[in-house]
Amino acid sequence: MTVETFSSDFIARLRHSRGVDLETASQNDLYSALAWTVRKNLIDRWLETKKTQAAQKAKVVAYLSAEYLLGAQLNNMLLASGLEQTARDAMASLGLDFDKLASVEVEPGLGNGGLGRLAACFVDSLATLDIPAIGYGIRYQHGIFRQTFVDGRQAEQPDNWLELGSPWELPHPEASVTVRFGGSVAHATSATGEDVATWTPSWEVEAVPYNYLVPGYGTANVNSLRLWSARATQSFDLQIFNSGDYEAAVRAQTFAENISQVLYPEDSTPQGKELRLQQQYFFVAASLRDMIEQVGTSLDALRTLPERVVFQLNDTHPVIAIPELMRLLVDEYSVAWDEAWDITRSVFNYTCHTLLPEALEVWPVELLGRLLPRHMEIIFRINDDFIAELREQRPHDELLVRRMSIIQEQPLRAVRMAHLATIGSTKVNGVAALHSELLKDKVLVDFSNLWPGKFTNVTNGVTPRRFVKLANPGLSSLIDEAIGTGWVKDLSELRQLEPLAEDAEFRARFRDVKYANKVRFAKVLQERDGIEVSPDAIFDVMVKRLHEYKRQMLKLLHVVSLYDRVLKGDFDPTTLTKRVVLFGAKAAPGYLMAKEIIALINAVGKTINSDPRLDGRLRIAFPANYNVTLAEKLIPAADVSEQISLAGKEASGTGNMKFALNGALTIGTLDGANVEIRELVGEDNFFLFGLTEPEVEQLQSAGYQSAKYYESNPALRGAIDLIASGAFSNGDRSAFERVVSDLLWHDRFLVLADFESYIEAQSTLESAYADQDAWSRAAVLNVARSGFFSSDRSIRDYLDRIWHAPAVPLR
Ligand code: Z2T
Repeated sequence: MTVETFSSDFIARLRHSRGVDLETASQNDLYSALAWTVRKNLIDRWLETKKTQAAQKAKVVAYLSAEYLLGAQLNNMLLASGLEQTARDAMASLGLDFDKLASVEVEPGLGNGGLGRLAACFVDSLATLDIPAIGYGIRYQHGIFRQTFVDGRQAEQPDNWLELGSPWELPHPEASVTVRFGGSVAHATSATGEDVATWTPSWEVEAVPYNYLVPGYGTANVNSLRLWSARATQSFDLQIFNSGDYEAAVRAQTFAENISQVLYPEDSTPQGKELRLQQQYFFVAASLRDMIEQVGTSLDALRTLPERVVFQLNDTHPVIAIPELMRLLVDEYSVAWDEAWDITRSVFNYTCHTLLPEALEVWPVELLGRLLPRHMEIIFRINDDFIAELREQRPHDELLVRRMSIIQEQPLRAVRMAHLATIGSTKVNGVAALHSELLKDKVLVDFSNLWPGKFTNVTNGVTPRRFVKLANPGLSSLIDEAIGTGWVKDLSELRQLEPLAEDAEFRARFRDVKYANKVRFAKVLQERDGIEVSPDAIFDVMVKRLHEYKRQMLKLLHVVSLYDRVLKGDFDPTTLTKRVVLFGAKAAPGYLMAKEIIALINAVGKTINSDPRLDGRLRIAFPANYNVTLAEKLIPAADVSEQISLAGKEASGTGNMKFALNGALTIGTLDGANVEIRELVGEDNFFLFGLTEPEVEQLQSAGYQSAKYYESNPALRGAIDLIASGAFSNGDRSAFERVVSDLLWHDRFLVLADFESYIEAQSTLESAYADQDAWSRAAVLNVARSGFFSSDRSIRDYLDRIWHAPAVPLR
């Protein structure tokens, strides 16, 4: 496509779809027309992909995820269509500023953090690897909230990403699927003696599919993401209209549409809200129906399901799919229970993303039974069969039965979704080597004893397209020049950079790229947040959801203790290496401790940033509303990546991978994928500190007392006392009492126990930074040795270990 045809297409779009011309167009008109012009160039490939995949009856990977944290679409679509320069030139030829237009896009933030972003990376890699795949999820009207700070405290505004419409979605209301809820179940016995259940639901909603293109990179393949939006069904309305109650009918619509209104903003600690269970069933029921109809609903076709589709359950959120498939097979298509169970177990696989006990979803039997009475019965029967089998294999162990049952009795009768998932799946995987081990040996140990072959690991990965090629054009060009362009599709090629770590000229160029990225980010921060940072400082970055286990408090105590020592005249601030500590973090709105910590970070920042005694050598920058768009600018600019969770708590982490790939050095614990990062990049190129997971276990079972660490470490005591003294709260000693007393008397995540080790590692880091050339060498090696963390590799592992779905390249 030439610049001229792009331009004339663009103008035509503007006129025919938006009804405006260049002179009268708004920024949104221009952005939409630009997006459509780009999209048009991918549609033929998309249609061709669907046709090819259907013709071959290829096995499809159906990824079921309640979250997709996609990030901005325009640049990724341009990359995939190879039209980046054409689009830029076309806009310029029309006197338009491409970057300004691109900034009109509101990113679809349909996820909380790691889990949702992982799903987005995975669909990208599936498309790039030519795997027939579809991502199923929810088209939330409101994605993750917009965060602002009011007097340093987090406030939440609804995200309204659809306000101006989205040019990337293709709605298909005519292909809607009805999803039913509530009511009751009647039973009869068939002529052959089988139980026949008839579910009479009491209400229903319609699931409207919205398709999104998921273009592969360097391939013609374009897959789909299908997100469901809720609306009232005709009959639902009619019923009420006929009763003459107009208001009630309109209310009913609102009620139905409620289901896809809002993303629940909890990362790792879900609230057991009824609407959330409705969301889960809503998208899962629609997706299964959609998939099964593609395969066919005759008995013969249904029997081929395991060859035609594999469903990956992204954590427990979609696990209601297991009883739903049983219901479809048994109740709707009259498959015998045992055969239906064989089919079901062979099409589902489950990925667990956590180790935190409070993050394991359970649904009260009362609630699930009321919302989905037939599913509750099916779950009971699955459980009965499972327990019978268990009693046979492990006789006289009723404690084991109680531990493994799908139904928990105490403190409330509830369905343990992780157990249902494990029992109903072929494979269960964790998301990093350490996590998968702990999953096997701790969280699901009884299941791994019973079925050792069921458990496997697939270490997470990130897409190099978005997080290197697009986010870091400077580094990308440098790599291209050194080793060619193949790395974007085969990230293991980065290994070829290793010898260049010894090349002084390459290191200098690498340093220049990093510096330019820091300048670029400083400008973004100035414009976006009015925050000033100097690119000559170390950019020390901790960006991730705010959670106690991730230990933003540990990072903050490091800063406060430095400040305290300066105040006490303990050391000369001019000997400090200039450092900006960058935080980015959203707290779940109901997570009060997390919100206190945010307020404290901002309070400390306000004080130290304006204290002349620090001579501007230590600053905190905490831009509000950290999101994918900001990450793409920040990560390439980072010198230091903070991955400091308590060992055994972070399942994997994926930010850690993005930083290493962009040449930041990690300071971190042996947790999640940090373990693998350190092994790969080399221990000399990673700042390790902290307790190991077995040491954590030991310390906690011996009776951990954090106050002892406070008593015995003057720097730690100084930092905590300074916070408690009101130094960051205008003398108000009660302001951060909750945080302080939690650290002293509970400290569930051993912040105080790891403080000393962390401070030591920070001073090692600071000395290392002083030798810029050695630092660059380590940074280059981080890039060269992190190719393993491509999500393409993760997807290949899923294919080999779990999915066994062959690629279907287009001709
Ligand atoms: C989430 O983002 C993660 C785990 C969850 O467990 C839930 C959510 Cl929303 C239920 C994260 C993990 O905390 C992180 O370690 C991991 O890298 C990421 O999922 C992707 O696996």
